[in-house]
Amino acid sequence: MPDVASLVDGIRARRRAAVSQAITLVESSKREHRADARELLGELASAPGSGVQSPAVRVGISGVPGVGKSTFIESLGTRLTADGHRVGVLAVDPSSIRTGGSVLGDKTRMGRLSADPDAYIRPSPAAGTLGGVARATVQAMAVLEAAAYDVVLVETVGVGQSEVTVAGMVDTFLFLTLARTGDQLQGIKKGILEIADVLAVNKADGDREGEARAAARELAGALRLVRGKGEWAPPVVTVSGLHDLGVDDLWRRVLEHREHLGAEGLAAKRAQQQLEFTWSLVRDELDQRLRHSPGVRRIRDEVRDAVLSGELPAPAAADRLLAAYDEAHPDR
Ligand SMILES: Nc1nc2c(ncn2[C@@H]2O[C@H](COP(=O)(O)OP(=O)(O)OP(=O)(O)O)[C@@H](O)[C@H]2O)c(=O)[nH]1
Ligand SMILES: [Mg+2]
Repeated sequence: MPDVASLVDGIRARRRAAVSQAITLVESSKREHRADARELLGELASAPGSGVQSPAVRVGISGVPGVGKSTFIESLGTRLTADGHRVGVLAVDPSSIRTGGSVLGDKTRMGRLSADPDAYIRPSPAAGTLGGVARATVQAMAVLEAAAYDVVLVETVGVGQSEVTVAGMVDTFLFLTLARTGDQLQGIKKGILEIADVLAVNKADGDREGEARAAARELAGALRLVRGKGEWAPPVVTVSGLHDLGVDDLWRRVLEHREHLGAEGLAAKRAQQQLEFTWSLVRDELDQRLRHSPGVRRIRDEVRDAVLSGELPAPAAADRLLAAYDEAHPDR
């Protein structure tokens, strides 16, 4: 691994190898990499137009597995690079968090884009907690922006907490869904309707087009019930990532959401995200410390057995674990 100064130079010179090495560095959970990562990020953050001031358009893209996120990103990304943008694609994949395994063949769904010199695609960090993956992703975003990627797309599968996490790191959160009507609409979690800035019914092609339009109308109706008056009214459009239909229009909606925020609103939103991110970093670190605490490790199995057998109620078990943690860290 080159030293931090040459990494910074390489990133600013937009060299892919430097970008990849820097992202590997910030993803690393090894203690000895942490200091270098911090130095690198500090250096990048000291440049004007970084962080909260970054001109980059940050978009989160979520939806159930198979909804067509990667195919859509391929279509949108190639349009954007053709228009002179530099596009970075990151992924937050909770299945890789669970299994510690590698990601789906994302690059195969993005064949053209991964061969595009103005695009950079990075799969999800392979393992770790959601908090750890979120930290890696936010930091990878800073590296990409320093390498002049002016659009950053973050793909995440719409399960569990990952959408909320991704919504907390982007300017605009895009939710892709499939044609559903009536009762099926219930399947879309209410929480999603609260955090989505733009919604699209995907795979609106062939004989599914009419169905998709009807679903979009119904979804727009459901949204009106959830979102308050005077707030941004999230548009619902139809799109086909595979056949490249409505992709331009959808991107316009994303930019409209950005305009709605305005420069000040955007800076305020990003600053607020930084604050929330700060606390999530602290919680994640505390969680790690708890897991690694010698006191906790010593009694963990015993407490586990006692809870499983019904001998020890959960609150008492929690007290014992916390006491074991505190005892091992009398100075804290
Ligand atoms: N008809 C149609 N099929 C599509 C469209 N977009 C994607 N597909 C198909 O749907 C399948 C899943 O597409 P992906 O782009 O991999 O979906 P994804 O949401 O990224 O999936 P995960 O990453 O596994 O969550 C593939 O077989 C695609 O060819 C579309 O706009 N229309
Ligand atoms: Mg995908």
